Amino acid sequence: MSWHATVLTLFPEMFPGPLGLSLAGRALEEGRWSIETHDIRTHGLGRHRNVDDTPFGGGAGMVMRPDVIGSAIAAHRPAGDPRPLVYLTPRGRLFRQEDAARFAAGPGVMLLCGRYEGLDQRVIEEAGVEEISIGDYVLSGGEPAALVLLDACLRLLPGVMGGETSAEEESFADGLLEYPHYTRPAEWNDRPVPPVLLSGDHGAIRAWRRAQAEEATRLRRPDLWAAHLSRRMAGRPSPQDMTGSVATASAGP
Ligand code: 6GU
Repeated sequence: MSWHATVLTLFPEMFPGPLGLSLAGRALEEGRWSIETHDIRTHGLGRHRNVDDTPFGGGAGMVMRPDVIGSAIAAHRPAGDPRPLVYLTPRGRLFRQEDAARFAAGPGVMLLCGRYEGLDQRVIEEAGVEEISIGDYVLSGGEPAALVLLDACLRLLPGVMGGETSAEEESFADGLLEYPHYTRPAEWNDRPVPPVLLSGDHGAIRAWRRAQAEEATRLRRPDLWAAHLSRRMAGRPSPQDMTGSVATASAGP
């Protein structure tokens, strides 16, 4: 059985969307993963198939009803399904590379996309849902976040990437941002490529890239830099090493 995503959404036409193209799209055609979408509205109530109602206690917007969402989950989640049930919400825990690695290492995910002001809290608790956010901004619905989450997982599946990327060199693989990249021409608009990259000295190149990665992380992401430093001081491994999904080999000093 290949890696399988089930998506509960009011907008099934949004899937696979961009994941039907490029590397993920080819892998989909090759059967390395599969996706199934279900329209939550088919579980809606009454002639208008209502899925939401006004919030108890007052306030703006509409809330998705727990009975509707509960019946959508029950209809499409087999008993004992080992896959995590993820609700995409800006109230969730921040999605990180180690979550992508954890999901990719398992049999797949079931994703619940909300609209409006969100879901009734009781169905979140009842169904054992993992609440995940993709960042500190507000989207109009969970669907683009679901596409982001899936993309991050899919590229980690065996055979999905061309093998042109060494995971250990990537951004976040060591808790650092990636070093900058250069290609031909060697000089462009009076801008030469950093000479060390043309030196053929692979030790010097590795050291330069490492220094560039550390400097970019320190300046742009003080949060990641602080975490990196405290791991380094404690002799602890990087986040991805802990998932076991990425080679542990360390580049450079
Ligand atoms: Cl998962 N959903 C919505 N609606 N907005 C978000 C988000 C999710 N993550 C960040 N903003």
